[in-house]
Amino acid sequence: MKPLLPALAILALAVSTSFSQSVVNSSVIPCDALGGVIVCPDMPNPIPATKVTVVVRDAGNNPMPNVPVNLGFGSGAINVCPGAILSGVTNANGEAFLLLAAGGCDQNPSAAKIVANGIPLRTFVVKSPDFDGAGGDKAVNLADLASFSSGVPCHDYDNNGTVGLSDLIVFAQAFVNPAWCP
Ligand SMILES: [Ca+2]
Ligand SMILES: [Ca+2]
Repeated sequence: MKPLLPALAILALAVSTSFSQSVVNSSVIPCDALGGVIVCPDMPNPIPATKVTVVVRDAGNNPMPNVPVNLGFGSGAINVCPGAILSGVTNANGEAFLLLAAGGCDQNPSAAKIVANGIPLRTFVVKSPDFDGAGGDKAVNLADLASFSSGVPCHDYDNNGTVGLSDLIVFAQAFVNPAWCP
């Protein structure tokens, strides 16, 4: 039995040293495509863009299970709803699921930081249908519509430089059944 302990030690070392995710191979859906995160109050139903999947992969492009993932907002500009899910652990497919239930806008490029296993994976700007020109009050209503109509960058959810049809589709999801949270 004596050789077992060194063998275990070597195994543990191999596991710990291979435990390193790849920023390039990992992905954050849909935020990578949008160039930012979209937050929105989650009542009565979360809008699709606020359901975020973080896929953690290693340098060999293999999914990494059991990796703790969390998303943090950098400033006081974002009002987080009680139903928000900002952390999780990856499943067998390397996926962790977040729910970005919140309001407000923060155009700092590192307004949202996603960390996997303690290592930064992404930073993003934060946009939301819940922005009335001054901030987010956890309700999407006429004040937010007025701000949307003025075309301010906080409503450019896909970060393509204009507030257009693709942004209107997102806003409408939050406005038609008015989004809110306590
Ligand atoms: Ca609002
Ligand atoms: Ca846009």
